[in-house]
Amino acid sequence: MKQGITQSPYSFTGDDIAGEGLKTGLRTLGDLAGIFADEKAYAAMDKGITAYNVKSIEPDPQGTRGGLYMGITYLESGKVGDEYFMTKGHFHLNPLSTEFYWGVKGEGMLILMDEERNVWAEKMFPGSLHYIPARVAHRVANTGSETLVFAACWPSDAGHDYGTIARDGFARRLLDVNGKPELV
Ligand code: PAN
Ligand code: ZN
Repeated sequence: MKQGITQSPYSFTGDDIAGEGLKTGLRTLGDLAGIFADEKAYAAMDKGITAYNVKSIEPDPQGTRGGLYMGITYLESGKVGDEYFMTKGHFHLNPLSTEFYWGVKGEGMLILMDEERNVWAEKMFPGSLHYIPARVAHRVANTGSETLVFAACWPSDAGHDYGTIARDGFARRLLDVNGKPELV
């Protein structure tokens, strides 16, 4: 049992987190098969390049009610054809689960889709704050020329449903149209 003045086992320096039990995950372009529209452009690219890295602090076991997780995602700049590098995207398995995202570095777009497949997007930039409501799928695209860094906080019983997005995708895509991001 802890008593008195102690030091937190975790740290957050704005664009990095560290501490006890830190988890790291890497997604290469090869891990993102099937999510980009331009299959020819995708086929011609090096599948080993990094698309994004995620670091997370998960103090309680997955599934714990009332617990919170915190993560940082480093999403590289790049395009597959006219489509920006993006995260896989997911619904949460627990339909009640919500999440905060906030922009730390770089420029991007948070793409959201509800269960009726309505799609909308919010610009991400250093200082932007985004609330992802329950039952809303979320994916981030890097629309800038530097690494996009964003942080997230979500419930430890949220879980991730990647299957629905892998199967049906988002109803709209964020493409570079004459140098500007547009939902198409
Ligand atoms: C985030 C995401 C992270 C990577 O921590 O998991 O940005 O995106 P994908 O999980 O879609 O690959 C989050 O939304 N957690 O719930
Ligand atoms: Zn999530």
